[in-house]
Amino acid sequence: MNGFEEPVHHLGLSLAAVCEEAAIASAEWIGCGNKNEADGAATAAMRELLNRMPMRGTVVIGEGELDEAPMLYIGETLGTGQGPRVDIAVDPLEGTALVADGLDNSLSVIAIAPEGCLLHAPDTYMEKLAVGPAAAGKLDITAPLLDNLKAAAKALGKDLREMTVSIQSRPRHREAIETVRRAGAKVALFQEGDVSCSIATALPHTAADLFYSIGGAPEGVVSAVALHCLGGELQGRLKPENEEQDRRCRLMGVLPNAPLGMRDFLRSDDCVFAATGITESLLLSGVRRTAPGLYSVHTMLGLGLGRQVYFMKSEKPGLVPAAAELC
Ligand code: VTB
Repeated sequence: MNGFEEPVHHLGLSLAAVCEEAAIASAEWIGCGNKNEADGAATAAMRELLNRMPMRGTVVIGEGELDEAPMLYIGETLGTGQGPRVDIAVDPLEGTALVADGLDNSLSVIAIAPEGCLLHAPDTYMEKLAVGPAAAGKLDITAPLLDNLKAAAKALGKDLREMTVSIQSRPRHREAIETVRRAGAKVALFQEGDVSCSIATALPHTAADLFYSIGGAPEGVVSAVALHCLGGELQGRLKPENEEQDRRCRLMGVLPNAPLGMRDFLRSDDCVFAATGITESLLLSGVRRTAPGLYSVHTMLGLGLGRQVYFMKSEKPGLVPAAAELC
């Protein structure tokens, strides 16, 4: 904090509750084959709960551009209008296709920091590299992936053959996948959901040592906040796909391809990250219905100040009516 902002960490538990409600709302749509309904349910629950929080929040990076409601769009203001001014980075449903198809790895996720402290960027692709605490400070996203793999292995005291790199399974990553395998290291491919996969590099119980992928920029910002809380690191570069996206990046003050470090993503230690599992993931268990209208949820709450991270299991009734009949 620079001393002029009102603290935001006391909003942590409310923010965890926001993710829990969004997760419960979208869990009704697991396996129903309908991405839009699942996303819409998460977004509506999140918006409703965020608007009850004592804050003056603005979405600085999210799903939609400008006023693209019904998504939580860049520039949307949220909260009661009293309390601290906060920047919000949000993805109500990280992994819409995963929920629609009933697959693992989906989350409801959000991060906040005092106004002006989170990266403002359009919803373009971002190249991302992430590691846990042991290798934080050793990466350079402008260097070849092989160099970063070697640097991470050295920091972790591992042989290259003992290294596992998490990479999204996409044709655009073919070269990266080949580079890692040629070096003798392992690739853990994932279909979607790079928030949980990048954060997993900072959790000792997972196999991931390094994360590399080109995915969504909003996911990059929320992951950077989580990794800050865990002592890890994320570096990125915006990768606009066309002239319009390029123009939007520049308009928002971020040069395409320019390397972004932790202090570009987050300019305050006073930040909060919250995520609730919708389906199972490396990070969190998914939503379970334990009785009619009662849900068991698993949430990660990270507070940047003092780097405190909590994993919480809660039993709660959802805001939405029990809706097994929705599908
Ligand atoms: C990425 C990744 C996300 O979707 O945005 C990906 O960051 C989109 O990639 O975690 P494609 O355009 O290749 O589908 C997610 O996997 C889920 O939102």
